[in-house]
Amino acid sequence: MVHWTAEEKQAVTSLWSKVNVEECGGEALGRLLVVYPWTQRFFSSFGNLSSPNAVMNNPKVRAHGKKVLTSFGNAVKDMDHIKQTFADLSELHCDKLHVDPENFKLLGHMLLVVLALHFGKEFTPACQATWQKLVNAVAHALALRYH
Ligand code: HEG
Repeated sequence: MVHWTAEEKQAVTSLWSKVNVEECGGEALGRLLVVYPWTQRFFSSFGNLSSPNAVMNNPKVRAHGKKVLTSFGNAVKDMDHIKQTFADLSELHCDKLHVDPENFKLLGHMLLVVLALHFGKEFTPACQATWQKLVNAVAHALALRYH
């Protein structure tokens, strides 16, 4: 299990309280689809993904990004039980959606980019390191069903 110090928990919780899940979730998922275009194959029902602008302004991308980041927030709420929290979603993404688990890491990277851009100086190196650890833990938890 990943261990979290009181300072790490505090760093995660305090930034999270200022995150706009719709904006940041939509932006992170949009960037994933733009930077790694093969990930678009999972979202063929989302309509127009024909250009970076189309992706970033697509309401279905935004809505799904919000859903994903809201779910990610459950990791923030209970940082000591991340595996349990994502057990059902790991099963869904593996058995039903067949999402390659590498994509969870890529989305985590995109989320870090978005947080850095939104928070600027507030996203300190220590804050970055802690969020890196968190996105890694969530990606690992989501991938467990594949092992
Ligand atoms: Mg996934 C559905 C969470 C990464 C592709 N994802 C969902 C749902 C949640 C979720 C909560 C809705 C589940 C339901 O309807 O019961 N996803 C989630 C998290 C993360 C993640 C927390 C990573 C942090 N998902 C992810 C990635 C891909 C992906 C990287 C593909 C590149 N998710 C995906 C697809 C669906 C979901 C295709 C179904 C979408 C739909 O048809 O509505």
